[in-house]
Amino acid sequence: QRNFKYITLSFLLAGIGISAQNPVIQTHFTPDPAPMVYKGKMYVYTGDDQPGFDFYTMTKWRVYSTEDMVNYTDHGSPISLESFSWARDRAWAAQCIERNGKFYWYICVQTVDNNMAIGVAVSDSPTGPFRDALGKPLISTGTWDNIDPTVFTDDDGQAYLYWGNSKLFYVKLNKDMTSYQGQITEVPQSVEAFGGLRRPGKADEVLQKQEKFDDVYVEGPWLYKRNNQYYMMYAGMTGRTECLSYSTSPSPTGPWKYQGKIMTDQPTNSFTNHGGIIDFKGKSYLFYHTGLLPAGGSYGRSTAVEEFRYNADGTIPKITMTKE
Ligand code: FUB
Repeated sequence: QRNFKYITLSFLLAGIGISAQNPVIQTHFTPDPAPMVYKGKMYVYTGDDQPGFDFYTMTKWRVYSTEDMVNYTDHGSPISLESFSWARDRAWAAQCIERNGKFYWYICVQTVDNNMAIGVAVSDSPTGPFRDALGKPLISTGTWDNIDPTVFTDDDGQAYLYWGNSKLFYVKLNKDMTSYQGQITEVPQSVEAFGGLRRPGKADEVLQKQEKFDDVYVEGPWLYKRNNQYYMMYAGMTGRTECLSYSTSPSPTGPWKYQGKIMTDQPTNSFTNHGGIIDFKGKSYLFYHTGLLPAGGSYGRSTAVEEFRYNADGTIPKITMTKE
């Protein structure tokens, strides 16, 4: 019955290149998936890897939606580097959330002065059209650290923006979602908080540390709340490839407590892993990426999804990638 269902679906969907099987989107490379639920639909915001490069050479972002986690609608590419006059290259990981009927899509790019910065595009619809909300970066500190924004609005209305490679930062966003209050705060890293320590910019030392420590914060944070506990999933490091790990906290600003790896040692055919966790129609899902499309790899990554159940104590089980 199950096989029949997949064969039938694959046949029906072959014409539009969208499949119920992992990778769930097969018409484009779709790295760094960021899910958002709005009005009974799951939206997935992704990057766009370009085949044929040997780096993360990305110029635009994409949006898909699904109501059943099987059939995905392609909403095209509402924003690209051209949407941000101050952007030069590297349309890297991003996340979109809704507030008061407006949609805020936080992106990171390489700027014209060659650093990485975070910007925000706004729209009245989850699928656009979007426009650069500020005409300048929201976060720009003249460094390479400013990548991989994740945004979360707490029950009291306070929104938080976290981001960072090697180092993890956050700010409290104002209600307009396009400005912030106070200083940028760097999250203290410790073995207790993230499983290990990493000295920024020294890859060899990262690997050396692996002999001593189990894990380390690398990039790709994803912040959310469940049962009054805050969860921070992120790309950690295992050996020579990234894993997905997580920490929890009783508050949105820490202290964080390392909880372990969610997905590790999987044959993803990609050095990086990056994704998001979200509930939809009573089920919990992990979105992540692999390099498993034909012609895929570390620079040709695709969105994949696994359904999972939290353990009774709220911890996240180990999740194994599937191809179905
Ligand atoms: O997709 C480009 C970069 O690769 C992202 O910003 C990182 O999280 C990693 O997935």
